Amino acid sequence: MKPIQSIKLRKLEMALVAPFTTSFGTFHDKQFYIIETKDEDGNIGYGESVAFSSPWYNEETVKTNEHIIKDFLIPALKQTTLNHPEDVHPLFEKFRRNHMAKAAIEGAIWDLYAKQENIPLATAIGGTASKIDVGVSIGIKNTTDELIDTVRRSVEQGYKRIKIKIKPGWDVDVLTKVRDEFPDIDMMADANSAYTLDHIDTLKQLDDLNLMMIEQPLAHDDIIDHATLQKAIQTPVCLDESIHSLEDTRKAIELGSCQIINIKIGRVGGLTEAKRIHDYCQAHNIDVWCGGMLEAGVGRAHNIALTTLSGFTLPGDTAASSLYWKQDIINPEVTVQDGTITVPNGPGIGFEIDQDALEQFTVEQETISMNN
Ligand code: OSB
Ligand code: MG
Repeated sequence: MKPIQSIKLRKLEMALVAPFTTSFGTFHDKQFYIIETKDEDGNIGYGESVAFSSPWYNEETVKTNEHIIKDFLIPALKQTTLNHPEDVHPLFEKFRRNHMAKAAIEGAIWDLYAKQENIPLATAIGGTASKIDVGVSIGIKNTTDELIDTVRRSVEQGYKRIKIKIKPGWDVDVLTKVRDEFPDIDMMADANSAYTLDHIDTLKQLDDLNLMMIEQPLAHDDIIDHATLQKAIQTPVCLDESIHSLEDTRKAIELGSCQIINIKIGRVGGLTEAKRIHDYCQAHNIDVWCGGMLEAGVGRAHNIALTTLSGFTLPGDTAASSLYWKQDIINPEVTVQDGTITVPNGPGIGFEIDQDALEQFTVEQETISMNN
């Protein structure tokens, strides 16, 4: 690929249209990095970091992203010549973890490469789908009625599956009421690591609810107890937080810790590793789907590209922009019709950046030249 001339780091701040509550906390707004990689022809590749301001989901934050990107990742890029975006993952491997920081840079390089080649990002990574199925993730609400109203709206909007966040005290009773109201919908639960094996009786009761899966019931760093749990329950276990790499994937599958894997580009350190995990799961008959991290348009576009790979057999969490943002930073914003997103066919991520919106939400920016 043609060399990168400069990298711009933009810190954005955007308010969510509605608060989003998980077992670990409530999000009202989001600060995050947008990375721009520019070449001598003026092509710009875009990447988005999915790290949050607080280390709730994993250990990374917006501030650690800045440190890792500026002090390690960009200096490493300056000392090398990239032939292809797949060169980025091995280059960054000498730095431990910090996968979201790495994925943001790698994503901007993948987009730049696809624009240089004048092909869609989906095509560049080997994706073929022209439409993808999507579901929606519904946060913890104040009342069961509020949850049921939100589920009803989501079903009416056509989402292909409904994911409901749970935590101890907001689980079997609430899900039973939702199931009674909607006997036939594809429905699943996500615990974000809120349980231990001490809760096994509660988790066994979920077997009566015909859930597609339960996502990350146990500790964020566990694959052993999840294997014990999977043997004790019928509901398929899906891992999210516990999977950071292809190696983690291999071990979890060998142990029987899960039957399904949620792939998040940021959590696994970029599109290259995400694709490898997808390929491995496909070869081992493990269903995968693309997770979400309340992304703005750039991250959403990368998720859409990843989901075009043929092993993404289950609907992901990439819902419409309007469920998260009053104004997104891409044009057009992501829309969902009958539970599907039409994959754009323009070069790279296939969405224009709304430069006015981008400027409006930028709170800090810095451009680093790659020529010195
Ligand atoms: O566990 O998938 C998760 C949001 C924030 C952090 C973690 C998760 C989530 C979601 C929402 O479930 C996914 C989305 O709608 O982007
Ligand atoms: Mg999850």
